Amino acid sequence: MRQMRQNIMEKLIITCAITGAETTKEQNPALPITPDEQAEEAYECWKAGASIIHLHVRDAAGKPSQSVERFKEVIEKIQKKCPVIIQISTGGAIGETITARMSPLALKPEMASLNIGSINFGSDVFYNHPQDVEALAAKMKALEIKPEIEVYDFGMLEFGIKLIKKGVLSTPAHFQFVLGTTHGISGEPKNLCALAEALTTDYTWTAAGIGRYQLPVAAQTILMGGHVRVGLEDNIYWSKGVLAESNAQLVERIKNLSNLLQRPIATVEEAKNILCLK
Ligand code: KMH
Ligand code: ZN
Repeated sequence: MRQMRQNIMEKLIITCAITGAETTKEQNPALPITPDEQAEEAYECWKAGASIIHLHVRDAAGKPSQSVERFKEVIEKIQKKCPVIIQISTGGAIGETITARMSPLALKPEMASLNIGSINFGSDVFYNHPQDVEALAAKMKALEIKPEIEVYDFGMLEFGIKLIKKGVLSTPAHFQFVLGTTHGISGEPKNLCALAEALTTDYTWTAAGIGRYQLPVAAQTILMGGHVRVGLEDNIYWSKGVLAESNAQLVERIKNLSNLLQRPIATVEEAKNILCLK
């Protein structure tokens, strides 16, 4: 609890997951998939208050890709427009090989996601073999890339803490609780409280609510002193049955909510300090 109370004073870092691997333009036409669309969307999100962009890329046909060249192109386009922190996905799309998932780390982004355990995902299985998790973590450590440890259930959090104790992951560690996937922990308030209570080391944390959980999980997280992720990767709706107009619209709502609750939004520089980047 001590750390949670301290963190209430910390400014709010907003991450936007602008594209994802599974969301399609058919589901929401506002989804950015070309490099130009992604760069423009990242810029709009940054203007709206986001300091981190969680990035997946697509190939020319709009399919999810872990192409290093494509990541490079999109990152360069984003960086020409704004100084937002880039967090690349090493989760990729379901079924992607671990080699492909690891390959964009060569670009040495400031951050990357690290999925810490396997989970049923819709009607598929998202494989994260413990050996692969450790290999990804070791690569990030060697390249000085800050992992965001993606936690979809309690056992995963415990495994993350074990890897910190083992020295595979460094402190201060940055965890993300993903609540509301079909087979993971749901987005009920008691679950987020229990996850945050279970953190034991030097850490920061973010929460992402999937689908209808996006807004309530964000609201609870603002009050609990965590940081918030929103975006079309996790949720295509603004409200029940109404599609979000853009990622920036979702970011702006979190900024307004946090300001209303008198918790200021972190700039990119402030986010770097909070996360001990560089
Ligand atoms: N596309 C999901 C299977 C991540 O970016 O690290 C995994 C995912 C998590 O999106
Ligand atoms: Zn992702």
